[in-house]
Amino acid sequence: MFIKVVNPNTTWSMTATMGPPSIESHYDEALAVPGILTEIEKGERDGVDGYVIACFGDPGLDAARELAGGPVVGIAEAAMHTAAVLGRGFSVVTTLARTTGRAWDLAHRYGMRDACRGVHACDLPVLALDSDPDARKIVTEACLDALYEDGSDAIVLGCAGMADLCAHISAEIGVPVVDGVAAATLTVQSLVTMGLATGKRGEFAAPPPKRYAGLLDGFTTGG
Ligand code: 5HY
Repeated sequence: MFIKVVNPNTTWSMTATMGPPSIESHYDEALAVPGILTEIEKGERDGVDGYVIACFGDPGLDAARELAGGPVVGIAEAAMHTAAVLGRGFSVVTTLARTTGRAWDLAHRYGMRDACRGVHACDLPVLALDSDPDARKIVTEACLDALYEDGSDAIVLGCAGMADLCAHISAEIGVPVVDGVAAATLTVQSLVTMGLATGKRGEFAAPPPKRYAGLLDGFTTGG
């Protein structure tokens, strides 16, 4: 099975040719999408069975579903669905406060309005997760505060760059801590194993053939 994990920020993947170094604004998110769609296009040519969009804003998820034959799962989507079966409510802990609105939007979109008890920022920029020696401590404390403030049963880590903190935080605070990258990858693996993929009958059918001009020339669809 060939699962492609598309990391929309160019810092961690070191593979994307186009994209912002980190994604923590709507502007970053919009500019990440062309790089994501390019990777999906390439994946289709390479015979990829399914895809993970490894950024917590799930940027470009719907467009990726139109392009891909196999299933495409976003890490916020997978993490929230996973956390929802681990208790009655979960809290999301993300990076900067400005990204909490997007996380709430996604919780609503995924039908998690009740299960998502709160979205909390730890006030670390995405790249500081790698460079700040106190990052682990700061995120752990934010998770503990969120847990008590919201009375939740589980934590969702709101950034792909927090994936490596998962086991440590869970051991420290004593509740399940969900990393979306693992949750999404295993969801895709399950879907492919079950022979399931995006329904292509209507909204998520391949985009209509269209010529794009200028900057978007390379995105022309339908040959
Ligand atoms: C992410 N940004 O998962 C998001 C998370 C965030 O570069 N990878 C990024 O902070 O909104």
